[in-house]
Amino acid sequence: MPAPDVIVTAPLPPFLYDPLRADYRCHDYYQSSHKPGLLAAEGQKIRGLVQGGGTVTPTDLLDQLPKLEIISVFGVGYDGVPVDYCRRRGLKVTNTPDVLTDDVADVAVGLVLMTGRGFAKAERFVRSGEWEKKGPELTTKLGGRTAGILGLGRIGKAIGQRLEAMGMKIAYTGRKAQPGVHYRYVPDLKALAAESDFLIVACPGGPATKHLVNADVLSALGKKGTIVNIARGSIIDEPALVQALQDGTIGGAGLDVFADEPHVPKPLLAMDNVVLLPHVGSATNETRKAMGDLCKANLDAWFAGRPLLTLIPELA
Ligand code: 8YV
Repeated sequence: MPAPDVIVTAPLPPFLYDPLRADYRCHDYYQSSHKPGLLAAEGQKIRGLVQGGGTVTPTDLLDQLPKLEIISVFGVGYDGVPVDYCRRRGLKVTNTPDVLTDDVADVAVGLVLMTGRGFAKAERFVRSGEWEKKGPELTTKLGGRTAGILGLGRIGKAIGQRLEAMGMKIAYTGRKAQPGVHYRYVPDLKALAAESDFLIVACPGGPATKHLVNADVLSALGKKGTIVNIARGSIIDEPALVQALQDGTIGGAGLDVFADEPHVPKPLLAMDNVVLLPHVGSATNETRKAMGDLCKANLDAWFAGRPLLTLIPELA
């Protein structure tokens, strides 16, 4: 059997790309300087597509891949995949859940500490030599404060577990109350924001959650509150967030994700009460390798006629 043709629409690390190239005829759409030419020459043969978590896959690209069978996402998020279209065409969509849960939750905790205890600011204070002149500012104790989690999935639960170990109170919102969870369920996001010291965004991205965190939610969070986002930039109305920070409506923000990565709204760069990370939720060697292995294992399983290791819930 000839190696199946696979199109790659995102930058991939060598520990995933090299083994993929060994077993598949890979076509690098992401790097191609002549994408229409690549599609015209190879589109008819392509049976698999590999993309990143945040990669947007337009339906008109998929229309040009008539033999496509599977999209394997190198990431847990598949908000860039047109799921209804895939269902209609009978395309399989796989992702890399579980293996990245702990690392992403660690980043959320990091952002709570960096904003709440002011560690990012304190570190700048030492580097700038200010400590030679005066003592550092006091901050607020985290124990006893409330973390409101938007989206209590696998990652949200891992965040809750960590923050609870730090003595924080945990409440959450989502489409429904979770069975077997002792955290308090607050059905309304605005109500959750109103009682949270940290509002932590951990739900999936995509059309259903676009701008869920809007000006109203931010105003409910108020001056006492900090917004933390480790999920997707699209979930927060970013101009409203910038405004809320500029006019002091909310206390601060810790952000690992943005609406138009790698571009970060310029006003945020100058704000002392904002911590900015370059989407490093899953960015450890161990986790990215595990994600890469799972991403390829799904393709391998599909083309060998074995059961898939993961399949997105909408298509299960
Ligand atoms: C990765 C992510 O940066 O898993 C996701 O959904 O956003 C991140 O873990 C991305 O998938 C790498 O392609």
